[in-house]
Amino acid sequence: MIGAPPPGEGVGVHSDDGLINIYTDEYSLVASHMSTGAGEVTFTLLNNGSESHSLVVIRTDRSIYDMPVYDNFVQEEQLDVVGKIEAISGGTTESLTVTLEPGKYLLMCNLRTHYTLSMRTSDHFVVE
Ligand SMILES: [Cu+2]
Repeated sequence: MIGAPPPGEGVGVHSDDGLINIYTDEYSLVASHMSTGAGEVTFTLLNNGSESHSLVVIRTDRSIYDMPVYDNFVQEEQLDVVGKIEAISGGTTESLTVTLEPGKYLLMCNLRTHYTLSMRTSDHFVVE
Protein backbone atom coordinates (compact mmCIF):
# COMPACT_ATOMS: atom_id res chain seq x y z
CA MET A 1 0.00 0.00 0.00
CA ILE A 2 1.59 3.25 -1.10
CA GLY A 3 -1.23 5.56 -0.19
CA ALA A 4 -4.76 5.40 1.07
CA PRO A 5 -7.68 7.70 0.45
CA PRO A 6 -7.94 10.26 3.26
CA PRO A 7 -11.01 10.15 5.48
CA GLY A 8 -13.85 12.04 3.90
CA GLU A 9 -12.59 11.72 0.35
CA GLY A 10 -15.03 12.07 -2.47
CA VAL A 11 -17.74 14.25 -3.87
CA GLY A 12 -17.80 17.76 -2.56
CA VAL A 13 -14.26 17.85 -1.19
CA HIS A 14 -12.51 20.86 -2.69
CA SER A 15 -8.77 21.20 -3.22
CA ASP A 16 -7.45 24.72 -2.66
CA ASP A 17 -3.98 23.96 -4.00
CA GLY A 18 -4.74 22.06 -7.20
CA LEU A 19 -3.04 18.91 -5.90
CA ILE A 20 -5.16 15.83 -6.47
CA ASN A 21 -4.27 12.25 -5.55
CA ILE A 22 -5.78 9.44 -7.59
CA TYR A 23 -5.82 6.05 -5.87
CA THR A 24 -6.19 2.96 -8.03
CA ASP A 25 -6.66 -0.71 -7.25
CA GLU A 26 -8.42 -3.69 -8.81
CA TYR A 27 -10.81 -2.27 -9.81
CA SER A 28 -11.46 1.13 -8.42
CA LEU A 29 -10.33 4.69 -8.94
CA VAL A 30 -10.82 7.26 -6.19
CA ALA A 31 -9.91 10.95 -6.24
CA SER A 32 -8.80 12.73 -3.07
CA HIS A 33 -10.82 15.78 -4.11
CA MET A 34 -13.68 16.31 -6.53
CA SER A 35 -13.19 19.99 -7.33
CA THR A 36 -10.50 22.63 -7.57
CA GLY A 37 -9.86 26.05 -9.08
CA ALA A 38 -8.94 26.72 -12.70
CA GLY A 39 -5.25 26.81 -13.64
CA GLU A 40 -2.47 24.33 -13.00
CA VAL A 41 -3.70 21.08 -11.54
CA THR A 42 -1.40 18.21 -10.62
CA PHE A 43 -2.79 14.70 -10.54
CA THR A 44 -0.65 12.13 -8.75
CA LEU A 45 -1.57 8.57 -9.60
CA LEU A 46 -0.87 6.18 -6.71
CA ASN A 47 -1.33 2.67 -8.00
CA ASN A 48 -2.06 0.47 -5.00
CA GLY A 49 -2.98 -2.43 -7.24
CA SER A 50 -0.94 -5.35 -8.47
CA GLU A 51 -1.91 -4.70 -12.09
CA SER A 52 -0.95 -1.71 -14.20
CA HIS A 53 -3.35 1.24 -14.27
CA SER A 54 -3.56 4.54 -16.11
CA LEU A 55 -5.22 7.92 -15.73
CA VAL A 56 -7.11 9.74 -18.47
CA VAL A 57 -8.51 13.22 -17.87
CA ILE A 58 -11.44 14.03 -20.15
CA ARG A 59 -13.32 17.29 -20.33
CA THR A 60 -17.00 16.46 -20.77
CA ASP A 61 -20.49 17.31 -19.62
CA ARG A 62 -21.53 13.74 -20.38
CA SER A 63 -22.15 11.44 -17.45
CA ILE A 64 -20.19 8.30 -16.60
CA TYR A 65 -23.16 6.33 -17.97
CA ASP A 66 -22.99 8.11 -21.31
CA MET A 67 -19.41 7.42 -22.38
CA PRO A 68 -18.81 5.94 -25.83
CA VAL A 69 -17.51 2.46 -24.98
CA TYR A 70 -16.52 0.10 -27.76
CA ASP A 71 -14.44 -3.07 -27.62
CA ASN A 72 -14.01 -2.56 -23.86
CA PHE A 73 -12.38 0.86 -24.24
CA VAL A 74 -13.77 4.37 -23.88
CA GLN A 75 -13.34 5.87 -27.34
CA GLU A 76 -10.92 8.67 -26.46
CA GLU A 77 -10.76 10.03 -30.01
CA GLN A 78 -14.44 10.97 -29.70
CA LEU A 79 -13.78 12.96 -26.54
CA ASP A 80 -11.73 15.92 -25.33
CA VAL A 81 -8.74 14.28 -23.63
CA VAL A 82 -6.80 16.99 -21.79
CA GLY A 83 -4.17 14.84 -20.10
CA LYS A 84 -3.03 11.31 -19.59
CA ILE A 85 -0.72 9.14 -17.52
CA GLU A 86 0.07 5.99 -19.47
CA ALA A 87 -0.14 2.67 -17.63
CA ILE A 88 2.13 2.41 -14.60
CA SER A 89 2.97 -0.77 -12.70
CA GLY A 90 1.35 -1.74 -9.44
CA GLY A 91 3.03 -0.14 -6.43
CA THR A 92 4.31 2.89 -8.35
CA THR A 93 3.30 6.54 -8.67
CA GLU A 94 3.43 9.16 -11.37
CA SER A 95 2.30 12.77 -11.66
CA LEU A 96 0.74 14.82 -14.42
CA THR A 97 0.35 18.61 -14.42
CA VAL A 98 -2.19 20.15 -16.75
CA THR A 99 -3.75 23.58 -17.08
CA LEU A 100 -7.50 23.21 -16.72
CA GLU A 101 -10.25 25.64 -17.63
CA PRO A 102 -13.48 25.83 -15.65
CA GLY A 103 -15.72 22.94 -16.55
CA LYS A 104 -16.63 19.35 -15.86
CA TYR A 105 -14.21 16.48 -16.22
CA LEU A 106 -14.17 12.72 -15.83
CA LEU A 107 -11.15 10.84 -14.50
CA MET A 108 -10.70 7.23 -15.51
CA CYS A 109 -8.40 4.33 -16.19
CA ASN A 110 -8.86 3.25 -19.78
CA LEU A 111 -6.98 -0.01 -20.00
CA ARG A 112 -9.07 -2.75 -21.63
CA THR A 113 -12.27 -3.39 -19.56
CA HIS A 114 -11.12 -1.20 -16.66
CA TYR A 115 -13.62 1.59 -17.28
CA THR A 116 -16.56 -0.79 -17.25
CA LEU A 117 -15.12 -2.42 -14.12
CA SER A 118 -15.78 1.03 -12.59
CA MET A 119 -12.28 2.50 -12.68
CA ARG A 120 -13.59 6.06 -12.83
CA THR A 121 -14.74 8.80 -10.56
CA SER A 122 -18.36 8.32 -9.55
CA ASP A 123 -19.26 11.80 -10.78
CA HIS A 124 -17.69 14.80 -12.47
CA PHE A 125 -14.48 16.36 -11.26
CA VAL A 126 -15.36 20.06 -11.33
CA VAL A 127 -12.96 22.89 -12.11
CA GLU A 128 -14.35 26.21 -10.89
CU1 LIG B 1 -6.97 0.22 -14.59
